[in-house]
Amino acid sequence: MPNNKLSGLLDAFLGMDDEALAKSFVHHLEHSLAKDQYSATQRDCLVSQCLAVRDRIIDRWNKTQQTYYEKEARRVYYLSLEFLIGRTLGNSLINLGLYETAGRALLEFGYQLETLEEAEHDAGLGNGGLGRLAACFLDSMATLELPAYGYGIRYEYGIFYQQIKEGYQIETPDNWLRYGNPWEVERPEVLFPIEFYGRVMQHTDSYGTLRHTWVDTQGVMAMAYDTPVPGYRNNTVNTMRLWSAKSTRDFDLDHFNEGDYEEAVVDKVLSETITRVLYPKDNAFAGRELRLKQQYFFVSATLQDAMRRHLKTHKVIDNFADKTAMQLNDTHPAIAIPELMRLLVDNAGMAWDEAWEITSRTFAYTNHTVLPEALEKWRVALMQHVLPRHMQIIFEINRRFLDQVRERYPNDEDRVARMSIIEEGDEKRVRMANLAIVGSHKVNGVAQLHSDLLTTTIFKDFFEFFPEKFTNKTNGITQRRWLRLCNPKLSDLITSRIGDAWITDLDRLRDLEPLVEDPEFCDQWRQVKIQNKKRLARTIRKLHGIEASPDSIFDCQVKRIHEYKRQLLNAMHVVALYNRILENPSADVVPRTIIFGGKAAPGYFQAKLIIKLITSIAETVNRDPDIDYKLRVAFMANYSVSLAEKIIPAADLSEQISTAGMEASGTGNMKFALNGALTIGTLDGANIEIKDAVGDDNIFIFGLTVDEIVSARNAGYNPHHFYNTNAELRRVVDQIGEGRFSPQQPDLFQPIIRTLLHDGDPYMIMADFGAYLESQDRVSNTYRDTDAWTRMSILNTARVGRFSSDRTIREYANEIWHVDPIPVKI
Ligand code: D6G
Repeated sequence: MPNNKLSGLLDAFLGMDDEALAKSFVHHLEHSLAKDQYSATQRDCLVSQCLAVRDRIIDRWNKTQQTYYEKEARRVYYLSLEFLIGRTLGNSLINLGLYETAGRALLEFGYQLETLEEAEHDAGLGNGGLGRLAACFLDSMATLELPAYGYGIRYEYGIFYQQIKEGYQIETPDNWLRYGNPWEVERPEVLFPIEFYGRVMQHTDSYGTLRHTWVDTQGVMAMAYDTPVPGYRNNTVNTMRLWSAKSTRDFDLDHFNEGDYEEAVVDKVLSETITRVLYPKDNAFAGRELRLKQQYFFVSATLQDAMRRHLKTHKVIDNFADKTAMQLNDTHPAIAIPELMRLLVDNAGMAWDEAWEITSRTFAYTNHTVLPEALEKWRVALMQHVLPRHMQIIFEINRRFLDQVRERYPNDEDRVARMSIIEEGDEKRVRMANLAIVGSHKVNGVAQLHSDLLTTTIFKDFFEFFPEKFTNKTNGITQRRWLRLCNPKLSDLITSRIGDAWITDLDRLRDLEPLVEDPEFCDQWRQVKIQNKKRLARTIRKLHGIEASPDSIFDCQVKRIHEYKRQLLNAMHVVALYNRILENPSADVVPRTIIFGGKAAPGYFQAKLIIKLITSIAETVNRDPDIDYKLRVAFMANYSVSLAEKIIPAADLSEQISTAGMEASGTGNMKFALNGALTIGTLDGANIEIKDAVGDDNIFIFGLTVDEIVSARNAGYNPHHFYNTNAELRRVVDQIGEGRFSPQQPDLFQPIIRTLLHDGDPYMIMADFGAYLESQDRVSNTYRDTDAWTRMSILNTARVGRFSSDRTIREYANEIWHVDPIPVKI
């Protein structure tokens, strides 16, 4: 511990002014990296800057963690297999209030802060919405001064890097740690053993109680890496702790002694593969053994760590649930339920009922999808092989639960079968959602419509059984990253008129509403959008050689490529626009630049073909001299958090066009609206709540509702009807099917046409096409009226305050976690 004199020196060294920051930067460049003006690369400068910023976080970090101990805080653990963080430098500077200072300090040495920011690698430890939600929640939890932790996996390779070659997606590994990660702190001493395989032995102890011991297991160690998570302009710095797999021993001594050096090294490499790579599937269940091992690995380490921390203060484990709330981000960490039971019953010797009380009071479960292909159902045989004791515990949880169901509903074995954690059949499976519901005290969906669908469809039986468990927590986004950081020009304009309270209280954006009557403000608003569009246009030109006119509508659909998200519907609109322009060259059309971005899961054939279709349409349209500036199509490669930060501030139109009932919430929809883009969307997920917030006149809603889709299906939906009755649609479908965009391979897109016409059009694209085009025509007509459009844009920003993740987290904290803020005093 430094004495007073030393801490005085440290204060000077860690000052928050230009000079101190500049000194710190040089110190790290010279002493941490051993570089000078001759040898420093851009990356060296970036790392030195990150370390200088990190230095200013560490004191608060330590103090925050001490405060949690001193106050005997009830803590929140957010368990997530994904954290899609993106870049950290800019965000940290904003939260510390150092952004401008750092910019000036770097200029002293001739460096632009923005250039250094661009050199930072995205931390891409997630696939899409679920992982980015976890990242937004970390920012909000720290800003709200909640004693909270994010727990997950430190993947060596994050979400793959997407290149587009000849119009096709090519995946390459994302080696994001190649040059080190200045934000993380290695904790080699925070190490827990994790066991797999083996068998379970039973014996009766001296009190006559049946005991279980899991033996002959194969072990691996979980080692912690901590990343500080600073709140916005407060003293709170929370921890994101990610686990990395380390071999139990450097070499297997048996092999080594037998002279089998190679085998010894292979064992080490194999055990460390657990945390090698993020599974790149979004909204789909893979069922692979390594994925199950990842889930158990991170959950077991997290529970052991939480218990260790609890016992440091409380000495006994009985009050664990009084001091701990754990949120399961989807069912990926649901194996935590039997694991906590095992730790309490087998290891701590607790009676089953008491352990169950603690377990079910500790966990709450967030569901993220109703899509059947995404629900996790592990094969019982696999679970028995990898985690034999957990399989026994799950059977026991199920036996006790089904007894209660039978008691309540005698003679209703159909219901019992539906509610069972075990799905019967040729191949028995563990339904992880059922396990998560039974073992949690709260279950939530992520938008009102989605939460309603849970209680009326997939979890209806559970809702009837435990109505008090079910609740809604509509998703949110952090305005620190998704407005303040990514759109500095709009942020400054807003702050110049209403002050900066919106940064921690997004509802204050309401104060912008009266300014729609202020022509000067409206003009400034427009200018900001144009400047953002020019910036994006430069990026598109640089990356893809496509000229995008800032006068055109920037019409953006960026998200994972998935059939239910209907990028195909958007692509078909592009073809229709192309046809109209060619047919009527002198017509006065509103020019559009249609921007796509998104990754397809590497094994998802149809999604990858949709990418190829979009890039093929783009090739044709962009090269056609008869089209000129009226229509441009850009598929931007490698959609990521950092690319989103460039696209979203520049968007005029946000495409949120999923088949109603299929997108649980969406958060991209919120980011676009916050940045003044108007939404064209279906009545799905949080679009419905966005419509309620911004008003029907300020959004373009089209298409079938959930109820109408159900009725259409029940009435024997026939996509041919639309093909036969809508000439424009028929033409688009025929052109795609006949090779208009793939002349070298005319049949290339037949699988897409087959799905539309012969496989029942599961995503109702044919049914919604007409309404979508009409709605798009309304978009174009509205855009002609610049004043009306600007007014709508301002009202979108002004009215979406409730989609701050601060609001979401406050609801979780008050209604699920029951945790209070703990301010940190320095
Ligand atoms: C973080 C921050 C650091 C603290 C450490 C351990 O790395 O200040 O000492 O966590 O805290 P516990 O795991 O004991 O809470």
